[in-house]
Amino acid sequence: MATKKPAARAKTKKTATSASPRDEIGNGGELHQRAGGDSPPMTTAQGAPVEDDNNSLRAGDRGPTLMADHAFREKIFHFDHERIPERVVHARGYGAHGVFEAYESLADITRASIFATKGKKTETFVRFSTVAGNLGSPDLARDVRGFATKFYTDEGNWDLVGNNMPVFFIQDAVKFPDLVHSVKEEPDRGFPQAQSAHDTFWDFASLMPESTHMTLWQMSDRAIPRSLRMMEGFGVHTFRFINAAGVSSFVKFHWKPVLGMQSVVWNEAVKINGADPDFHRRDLFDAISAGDLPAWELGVQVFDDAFADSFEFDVLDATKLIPEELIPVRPIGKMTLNRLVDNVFAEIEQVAFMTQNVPPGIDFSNDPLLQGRNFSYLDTQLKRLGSTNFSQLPVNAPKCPVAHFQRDGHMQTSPQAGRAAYEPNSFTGADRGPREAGPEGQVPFAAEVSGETRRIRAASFADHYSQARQFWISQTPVEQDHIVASYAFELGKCEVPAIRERMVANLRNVDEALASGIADKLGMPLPAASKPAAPVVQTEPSPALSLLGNAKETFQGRKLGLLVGDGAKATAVKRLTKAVEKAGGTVEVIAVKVGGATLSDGSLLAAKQAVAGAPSVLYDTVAVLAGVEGEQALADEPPARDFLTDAFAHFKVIGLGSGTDALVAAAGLTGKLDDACLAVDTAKDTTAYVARIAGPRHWERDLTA
Ligand code: HDE
Repeated sequence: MATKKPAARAKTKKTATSASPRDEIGNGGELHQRAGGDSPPMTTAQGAPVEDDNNSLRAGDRGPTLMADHAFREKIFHFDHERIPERVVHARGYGAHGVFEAYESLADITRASIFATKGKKTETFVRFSTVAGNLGSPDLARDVRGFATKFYTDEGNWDLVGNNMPVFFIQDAVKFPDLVHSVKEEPDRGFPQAQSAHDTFWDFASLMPESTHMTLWQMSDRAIPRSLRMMEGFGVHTFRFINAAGVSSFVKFHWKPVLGMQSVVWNEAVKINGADPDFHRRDLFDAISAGDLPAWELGVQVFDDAFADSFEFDVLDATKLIPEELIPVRPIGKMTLNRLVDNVFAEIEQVAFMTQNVPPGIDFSNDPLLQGRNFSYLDTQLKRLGSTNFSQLPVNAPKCPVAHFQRDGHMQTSPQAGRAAYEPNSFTGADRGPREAGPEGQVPFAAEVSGETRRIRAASFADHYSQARQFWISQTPVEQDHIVASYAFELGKCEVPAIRERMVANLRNVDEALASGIADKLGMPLPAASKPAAPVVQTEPSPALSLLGNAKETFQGRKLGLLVGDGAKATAVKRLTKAVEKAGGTVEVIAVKVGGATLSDGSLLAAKQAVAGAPSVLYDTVAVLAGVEGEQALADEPPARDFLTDAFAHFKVIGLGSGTDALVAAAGLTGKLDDACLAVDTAKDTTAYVARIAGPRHWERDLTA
């Protein structure tokens, strides 16, 4: 590299403030102006106005940078420390603020103030997450979704830290690190991330038959939700409600999405992860931004000791659920997410959920998983947020008065006035501080405890297969097919044959057709069934467990991908758009070029996306409209052909207007179009199409494929 002569530097003019080199070079152009108008003066974190944020302090204009540039030093120092440890599980997440409204008073069963009166409103914050993937992993990984809600009640925060599946992999918290280590990247190679399709996970699962029930859920389409707005949530464990008289009932919590449940199919999920790894967070962001506010009903299954004693499974075992047909879910309120965060880090990354956060009126059962969680979540917050004062961060701070004698610690921001920081004390007034609440406080349920102290798994936890079987027999044929295909996909990624065999041997205890279907897809002989720890009991199907069987007929909150070619009939485009929007859906216009398409009336329809960046996996349904001018151009565009073939392969309802024959032919679909490929040219067509897209995908295409 040529070095400039010192003489050249010496020639540089002494700079006057008005004509500083900053204004000539390295100044970012027109938008880079000094403070004034809309721009307040930039300051350091200490509040000192910054003279120049583009050039660090140098000795001479080409000389070394000076340590005396404290503004520069502070800026880089802060940047170097921007990251905090990501969550060890549930690292990838997204959230929003909301409000919960109680449907009625539950005073007969709980003294929790949040349920005290009909119509009572409580602010909430929700964080949805995947479990296994790292912070930057894709949203459509096959995984359990976290569904964690913080209710800022007037008697302290209640954190309902649940999942979108009602059971869990393990029964005892002591196995949690093993479970998580098995599903995370394998430690000797650092991959695969955000997936369970590898040896270590299935090695663990196959050696832990108690995980079988949960793996059925995980292999079902519940693990690839279409939207965070379209999944159920569950508190999983049995909790307690305690009323003012101290009487306890057992309770299980359920969230039911107002938009109904919906999932994508696996091949679609794989492609969404490439096309838009932020698919779920973008969907939530877009919906709330558009005022299409996501909502869930909170429901409870309430039962007493007599039911718990007579139920054939242990209500303390988190690998079991209570069928809704036995104990119906009673809706008790509704949560609406109504506000996006201002800053993802400050709120979503720093929110600290803790299962032990319950207000008076809600208490724990002895579920050993829940008991273990109640230890874990406090530790994790200190590790991640670095201070015992994490509860003072705005997103974590209760919205009710807080008064205690905890003092100091890193980042203390509470102006804790008063002379006495201890109790008892004899001061009065502001110097005295708070006193315990007595019976008004969080009085633990007076449970009787007896028995020997032992490391033991109760015999009532031994049946690992009966409820897995119940889940299986409650699925529709399409769902069963998907479950078989996912097990085969995941086990097919395992390199150790013994792991596949052990897993299929376990699954024979669930259902022979399930096990033989998987073995067949894997091309392996059916192994002998493993020996269950307890006999498998025959249970009735529970229709509530099927996702497709409970799908809601609606296009509300869903999206049409409208691929438009030049010459498309303007009236048809407008009519379709209006009808879909009237049905509560949104329409995204796609064209060969993002500049848009020229319609039959000569108007230019702007596109949101070019087809190369908008594969049909991003939409619930697709429609194509073109005129003679644009027909061949669409057919000649490979991404437009994939757009159609994929939509067809993913069983989607497809709208095909005039000017699309060439594309249909190029996509290899001539002669294959079926009942779910509908015209969208006339008003009558549009009505029929919009009615059809409220219904399910064309699963018959799946069964005949
Ligand atoms: Fe968690 N879990 N977990 N978990 N969990 C965490 O806490 C843990 C379990 C769940 O969006 C961690 O703040 C143990 C079941 C959600 O911030 C950690 C055990 C269920 C979230 C932790 C479990 C969950 C977490 C990691 C076995 C469903 C994300 C970061 C006993 C009912 C919350 C953090 C968020 C997060 C521990 C089992 C749900 C390490 C020890 C069962 C939704 O504390």
